[in-house]
Amino acid sequence: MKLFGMAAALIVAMSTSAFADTITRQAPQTSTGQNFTWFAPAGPSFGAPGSLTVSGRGDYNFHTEFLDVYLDDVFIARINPNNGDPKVTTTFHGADDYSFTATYGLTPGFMNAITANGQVKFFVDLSSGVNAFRSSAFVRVTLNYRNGQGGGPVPEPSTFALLGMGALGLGWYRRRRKLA
Ligand SMILES: [Ca+2]
Ligand SMILES: [Ca+2]
Repeated sequence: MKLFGMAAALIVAMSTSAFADTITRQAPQTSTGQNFTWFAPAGPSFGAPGSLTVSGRGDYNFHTEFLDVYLDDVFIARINPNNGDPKVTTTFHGADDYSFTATYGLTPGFMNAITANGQVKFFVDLSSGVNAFRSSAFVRVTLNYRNGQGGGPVPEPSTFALLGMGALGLGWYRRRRKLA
């Protein structure tokens, strides 16, 4: 049972390493209603899911003010930092100054599609009411996913099965040796 536990722990460790790579881009907001475009190199995602976290700070004083977020020109989300969206965590710092963060899950199929050409494009479009009167204003995007370049490819399910069977077999062999 001990060996089986070790095999299970190994499988869990390998599964959690499925989010081995992070691409982060950030820039200060310097104009009202600014748009942000970033291109980043991105290796293949090996059929693993991903997630996109968007955070920032700025003058989101009206509930109608938002930012639209796209990956490879595909719309991901409209984020209203100041309208009570449960997906968005917002902190009010006083005097029209808000910071926020929101995370969106991305399917394996979508990750495969956007990394197929070895590059990911981030596009963030602030609505016109998001003014740039603070030096603290910024936008940040963080893509978490598995690209296989950081620590080798993600093991296939058949590899997990072989690992588990190998550990079980070893346990059976040791028990037999003890009895003999
Ligand atoms: Ca792409
Ligand atoms: Ca505003």
